[in-house]
Amino acid sequence: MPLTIDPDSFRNLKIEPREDGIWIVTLNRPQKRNALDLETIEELVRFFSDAPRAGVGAVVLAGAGDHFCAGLDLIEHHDADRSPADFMHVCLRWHEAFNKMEYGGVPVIAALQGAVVGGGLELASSAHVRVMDPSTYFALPEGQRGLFTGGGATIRVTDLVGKSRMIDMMLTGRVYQGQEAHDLGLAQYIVEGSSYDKALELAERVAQNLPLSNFAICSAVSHMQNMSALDAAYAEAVVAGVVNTQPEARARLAAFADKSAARVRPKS
Ligand code: 1HE
Repeated sequence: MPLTIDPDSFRNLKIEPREDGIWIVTLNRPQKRNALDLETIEELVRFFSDAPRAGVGAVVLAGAGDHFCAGLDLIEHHDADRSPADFMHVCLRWHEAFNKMEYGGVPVIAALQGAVVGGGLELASSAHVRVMDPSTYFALPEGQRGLFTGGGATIRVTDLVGKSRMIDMMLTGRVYQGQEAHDLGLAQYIVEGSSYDKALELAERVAQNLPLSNFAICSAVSHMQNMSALDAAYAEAVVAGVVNTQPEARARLAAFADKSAARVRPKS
């Protein structure tokens, strides 16, 4: 039974479904530079828990205003004066949200502008594809603030840039931007124009794949990184057994066989 997502039930996220199955999800607290408070995290948990069973074909994840996301809501954190156990539970909710994104099976394409810092980078690194523009910059200011990453940066940012760069970013507050950030792998795409327009263009292309293929790509690859090579190869065979025999793929295979399908060519 498919789930229904009610866009009007969200306050800190702006949720906009489109006819073609692409959903635009926008962090919508620009006056706070889209800092992640508890409510925003709970809304992310809710949206990304339901999305795989609500017919969401792809998500463009954006931030309202000049900055994608300023990370943990430092004012909320300061005012709450949390105990260690309280903050552990906060972090576990972040992990719930970001794991639902990364492992949920719905492609998430992040449109990044301005600051992508601290928890904002943890959020962005949970997306499957990241697009940056000339204004985008990445940093982990936790060290300067007397904090430590709690939303998965030790895993996902380290995956993107490697352990020694990750440690340097945290120790020195180093900022990566422009071509250097792209070349490091912090974003797969860098554009001169709007990262949002490019993210939408990519989402439109992704949404043309069969949903089961996208589900496998956006869940199985991540799961397999957590397995031994032997188990990952076995799991890959099982997933391919299901995906590669789906009835919906037959027409695409027939089109290749009768030469009506597009061929893979280098860019001219
Ligand atoms: C915030 C936050 C926030 C802005 N929490 N309220 N993250 C950081 O260390 C980044 C902190 N933020 C900044 O460095 C800057 O705000 C920005 C570079 C992102 C943007 O600068 P700017 O000049 O456009 O804005 P601003 O004047 O600094 O801030 C505008 C408002 O947003 C202001 O509120 P106002 O009520 O005084 O108008 C700021 O207080 C508010 N604001 N950022 C709360 N982060 C699970 S562990 C994760 C650990 C981390 O994420 S540590 C990294 C935290």
